[in-house]
Amino acid sequence: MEKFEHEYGAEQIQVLEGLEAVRKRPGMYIGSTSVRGLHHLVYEIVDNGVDEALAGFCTEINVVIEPGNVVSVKDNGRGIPIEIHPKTGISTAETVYTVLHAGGKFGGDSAYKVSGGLHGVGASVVNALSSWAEVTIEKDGGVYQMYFEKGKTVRPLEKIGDSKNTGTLVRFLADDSIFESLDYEFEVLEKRFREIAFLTKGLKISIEDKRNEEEPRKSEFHFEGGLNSFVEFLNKNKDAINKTPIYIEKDGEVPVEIAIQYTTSYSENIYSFVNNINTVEGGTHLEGFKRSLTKVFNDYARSHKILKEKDPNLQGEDIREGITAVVSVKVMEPQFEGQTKTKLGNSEVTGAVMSTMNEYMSSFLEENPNVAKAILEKCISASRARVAARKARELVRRKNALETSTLPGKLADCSSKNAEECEVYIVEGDSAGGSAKQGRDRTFQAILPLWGKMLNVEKSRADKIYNNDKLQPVILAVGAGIGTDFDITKIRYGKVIIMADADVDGSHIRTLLLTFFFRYMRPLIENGNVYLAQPPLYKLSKKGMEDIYCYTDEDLDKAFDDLKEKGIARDAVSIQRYKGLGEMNPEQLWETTMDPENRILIKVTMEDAIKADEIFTILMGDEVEPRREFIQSNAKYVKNLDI
Ligand code: 1YM
Repeated sequence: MEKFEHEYGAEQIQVLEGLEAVRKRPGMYIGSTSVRGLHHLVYEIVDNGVDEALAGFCTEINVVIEPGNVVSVKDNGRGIPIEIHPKTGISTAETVYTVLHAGGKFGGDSAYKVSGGLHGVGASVVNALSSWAEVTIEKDGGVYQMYFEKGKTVRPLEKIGDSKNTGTLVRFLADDSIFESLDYEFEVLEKRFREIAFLTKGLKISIEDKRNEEEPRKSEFHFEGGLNSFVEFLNKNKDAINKTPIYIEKDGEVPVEIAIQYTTSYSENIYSFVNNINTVEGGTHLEGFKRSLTKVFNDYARSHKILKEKDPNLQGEDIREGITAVVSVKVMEPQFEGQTKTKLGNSEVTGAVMSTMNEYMSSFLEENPNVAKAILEKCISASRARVAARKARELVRRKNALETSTLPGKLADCSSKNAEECEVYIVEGDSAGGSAKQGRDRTFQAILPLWGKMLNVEKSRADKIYNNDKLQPVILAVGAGIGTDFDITKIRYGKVIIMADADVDGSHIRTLLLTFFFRYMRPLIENGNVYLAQPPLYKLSKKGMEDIYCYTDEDLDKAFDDLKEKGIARDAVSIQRYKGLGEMNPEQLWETTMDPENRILIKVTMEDAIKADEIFTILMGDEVEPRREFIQSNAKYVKNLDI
């Protein structure tokens, strides 16, 4: 191919320096160069298509992970503008892909809607961090294309054909000298696109994985119900109180969209979004939502004499028990704060959400007295449980004050008091607990053995949790309280490690503990303090050879391959399959599972915890049908499960 000589003006030289900065410090622009940052590249490009859908010009976005980790994103919008840009002297499309922060500021069309404030860093960043990128635009009867390498223009925009359609197709290969890996995770992308489809009513979005010919995958999302479909999806395994979600939508200075569905469960699930970005840390919009919800329900309960004059007001947490809600707002210039920059700071948004909620929600309650009554009955029993829980908690506190030590008797604590370096192993079973106590390094490792059946958290309100003899030692050992009292700065161990067998019962304990942490000590998971120990599945031994431990079946295959290369036959070594932690002696347990030099620890993410919570809800919840389905489809894993 003929090499194209690009003429650089002063503007362009500045541009190149700009993109060079992105390559030098990618973390500044996309957060990290891990797989998370890699996914971010895809979101950046998809967001441009979503903005086009929000502006009313695009109905479909198709994402494909092609063989070789090339990602292609196609939309059927207007196509990125192609005319020469007055400031840069090159096409607007090339400007968007080569000028840092060019984004929506260029088109000059006010129809361009609020763009994703968090990842609004734009296409030029993706381009800068790609080995190559190719952009094809169908517009004004033609097909136009441009091509870049590491952000630099190799072929500027040129017409390559005719077309009656319009749209934009972007294909790029992330730069493997920048990213730790190019292994896109289908499930992660799928989850985000499902979320986008819920948040953008009517938009069709698909994702296809063509990397492995034998295992092609495709998911397609399209929800005419928008946020209503979202809460129904979140509640699919729960028992709804209001069968049709309460739906609120208001355009205006700050467009607000809310869907609410109460369930018979005890947990509170409120998801909030700003410009389609999940605001994990909440912020002013969530504040407005909660304040209004509390006010509207209390007002209604008073005016309908459900609360008597002498009764105290219901508290926010009473009114949010069992709620599933999605709150989505669009903000022109969002200010993001907080540790992970996912907390909305704009103060004007609180009032906008409150006034919308007050108006819609109070008329909804007036018009649907049966739903109002059912929800309020639940709120009132929640408030009774709260008072009972407080009494129980005070009892625990008083008891602790009387005892010399507030630590549970079964805990074998470590000697260091520096929480950061300390770890507590929560160990299933007595014999494993004994081995762990003997095998540990007592300077920084504490052991808390747990045994017996766990409490059914789903069916218990907070009062039972405080009084539960299995969970109390966990609460006391972690030392930071529980629920709304939980204070992450007080944790006694930097690592809380769940050590359970690799069998069904072990997975039951893990699910229970993760669900408990997720619901009652969530910051512990958010802060990355919860881990799973990974004991080996096999030991290979032979006289004169050092023992080999294998943690997975793949490990085992690899170990056999390695041995074969050394001329050692398969049947010359003996394989021990570990059925439980209890089969290991203290030294083995230390060597394989507890020694920081050798062990494998898996950090629990919020996604893991949400999954555990979901499984738990299915297994323990009131709904029989999903439980039956789950058990049938997972029969081989759950046959001994005690539920
Ligand atoms: C697969 C990625 O980038 N689609 C896309 C981007 C733009 C437009 C349409 C667009 C915007 C406007 C006018 C406008 C962008 N344009 C710009 C800029 N899909 C994808 N589809 N016409 C078309 O904002 O007024 C930036 S993105 F700056 F050139 F307008």
